[in-house]
Amino acid sequence: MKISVIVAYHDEKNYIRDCLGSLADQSFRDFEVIMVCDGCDKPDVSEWGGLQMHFARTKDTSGVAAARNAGLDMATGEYIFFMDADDYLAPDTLQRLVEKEVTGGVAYGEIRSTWYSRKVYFDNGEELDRQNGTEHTKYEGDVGNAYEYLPMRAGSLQGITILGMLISRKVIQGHSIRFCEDLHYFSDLPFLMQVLSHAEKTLFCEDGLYIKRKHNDPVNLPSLLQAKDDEKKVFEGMEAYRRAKKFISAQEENKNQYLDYKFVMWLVTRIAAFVVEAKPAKQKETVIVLQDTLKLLGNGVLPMLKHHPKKLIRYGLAGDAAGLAGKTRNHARKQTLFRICTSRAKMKRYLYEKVFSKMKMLEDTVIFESFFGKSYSDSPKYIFEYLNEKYPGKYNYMWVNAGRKLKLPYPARQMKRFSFKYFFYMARAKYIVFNGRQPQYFIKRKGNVFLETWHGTPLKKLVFDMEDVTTASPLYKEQFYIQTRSWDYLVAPNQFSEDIFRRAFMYDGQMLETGYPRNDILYREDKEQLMREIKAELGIPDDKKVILYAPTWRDDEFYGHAQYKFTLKLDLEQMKRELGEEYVVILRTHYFIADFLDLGQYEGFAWNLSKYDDIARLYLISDILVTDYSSVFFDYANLRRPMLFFTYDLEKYRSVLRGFYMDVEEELPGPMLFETGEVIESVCRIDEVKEEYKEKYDRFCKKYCSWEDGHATEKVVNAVFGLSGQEK
Ligand code: C2G
Repeated sequence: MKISVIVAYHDEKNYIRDCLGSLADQSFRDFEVIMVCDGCDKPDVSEWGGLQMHFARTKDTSGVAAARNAGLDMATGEYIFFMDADDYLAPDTLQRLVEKEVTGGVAYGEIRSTWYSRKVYFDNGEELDRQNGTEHTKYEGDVGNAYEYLPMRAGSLQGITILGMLISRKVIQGHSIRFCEDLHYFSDLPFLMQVLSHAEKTLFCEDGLYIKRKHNDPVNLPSLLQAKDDEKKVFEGMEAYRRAKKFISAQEENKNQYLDYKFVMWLVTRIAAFVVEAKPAKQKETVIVLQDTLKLLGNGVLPMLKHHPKKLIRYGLAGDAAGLAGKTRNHARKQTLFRICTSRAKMKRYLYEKVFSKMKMLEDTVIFESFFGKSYSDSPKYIFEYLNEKYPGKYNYMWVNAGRKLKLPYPARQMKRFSFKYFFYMARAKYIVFNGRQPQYFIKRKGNVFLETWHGTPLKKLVFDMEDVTTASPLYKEQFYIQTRSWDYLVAPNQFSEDIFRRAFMYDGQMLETGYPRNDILYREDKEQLMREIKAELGIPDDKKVILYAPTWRDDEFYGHAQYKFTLKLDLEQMKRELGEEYVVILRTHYFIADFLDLGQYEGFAWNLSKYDDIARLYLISDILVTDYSSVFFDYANLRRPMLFFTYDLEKYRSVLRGFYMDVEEELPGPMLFETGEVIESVCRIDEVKEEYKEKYDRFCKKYCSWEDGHATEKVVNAVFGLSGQEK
């Protein structure tokens, strides 16, 4: 019962490990792997010595059809199974399919799409896909009817595929079935229909899982399906449909209707949109081919269609390009109107794009946002204050808030993130100063100046350096790439960050090698006085030393988007018992954390200052920092005060969640501790700890703090606002 697994390989270096790994783990063992390299070198497969593998190579890049044909020429198994090099299987996929015993026919299983690698997917990928709204939904119709299920489960005509099917080689050989090598995007379609037309039986196999991996890096690794080539796709789609239809007799309405339905949807979404945009000659040419193609539609599809597709079919059959384009345009307009009338969010977006961003730019307006409007803090705060002190009255200022009014020391208007006001000014202000990302749909206008300050030296791997994106949206990389295109200036706190930002953000704009404006305060000469003021403001006794505990967030512990959980692993009871005489503790959770811990029972010993605007002011009043994988320690190091690393979940964090940019054991300028007792012990002998880590601390500061000199804000303002410090 040997299977020939044919893998078309097109240099998917980052993905092939999962593909071959999943084959090596199959419970069914009697198969050969034929890997056809499509105009690229063979990957290193030494790891999979146990697999029976054969290789072939197509000339140049001939495309997936030629590669699969070459694989078919070499196959010796009784069954054929096609895979893409970026996909993978469940361990018993082949076993389950073979058990269907479809000699002379076909067994097909389910295809599930995911953004994640094999390990993540089988650990908790379904949950992650559910969280980001891309979960697999079961097909409700007749899965046993191959003519219904195989087209209908596909998202579009182009998605109809032969992947994940066990095909008896007798069917293919007996009828000399080949992939059409002239089809670049659609070669599966005629192949599939021909196979079905000759199969003696077609059986659905519920556990025959095939996992299709969506690419999360469309910038560096665009997949064939995502590639934009509208004209070719439009014409090929029509051609492939025509060829596929030859294998179903016109009388068999039940076999025709689903493929017809997919074609009509292709007409509505792709062909019609193409005709609207095309030049008149191309419009005409398209509609002539369309007219011929539509003649193949059976009547069975009509009850499945709404009014609009039926109308398009009528224009198509009449060869009326103008009518088709006009109807498509009108329909799109109606849909937009409907969308903006039924959703305030969409209405705002519409006004932002079509109205506000066409209005005159406000040359003197500067918008600031820090941590998505949650606080008045970080580098935007210090830039705002510097501009006000140095250049009073020069600009109009606006701050974005998250629904809670910010307490600002200088006049500025405030607007809630995503309010009408926000869209109005985001479209019109000349200057934008953010410490995080702007909305994806932000329109960069000519003359706009976008200053991105960012918010920390990276320890955890960022964007394009991450392999699997298990946080936020799986489209993270693509979105990030789009967003960084709008940034004119990016602040770098040190050379280390600059190098990472360039690569991991793929940022190619101007880098400001200035250090962080938010850290200037740590170099102020009147620091002592300021510390007393802050302590008094917070009611923290002057005679007690302060431990600041500022951990980061965990990618895998959340309630929903940017709503993370936090479990306090530091035992405050024990801390109070053993350190309470000399110390007090400030707890400061990350701005993503939704939980607010009630520390009422530790009154006088512990303060929860998670909602306090500016962490830099807390750095100033603390004697020891306890943190983990947060970038806070890069900033705190500017004070040269001792740091302890409470890294109770180090292994999980380092390997599973993110991966680090530095060798933490080697570089951290303080001990890594795993239990409260160890933290207490280190606090008790803090002078010794300081001594032990002195050298490491010096090296650390040299690498990460050497650009900081208390004048970052001035340098940033001069560069971005074209000011030279003379105006006051
Ligand atoms: N922060 C804070 N309180 C904490 C943790 C962080 O106020 N308990 C602030 C600090 O200013 C810190 C910034 O948020 O520098 C970023 O926090 P990180 O814990 O480093 O995490 P993240 O937001 O994921 O940013 O390049 C930096 C990375 O992107 C990290």
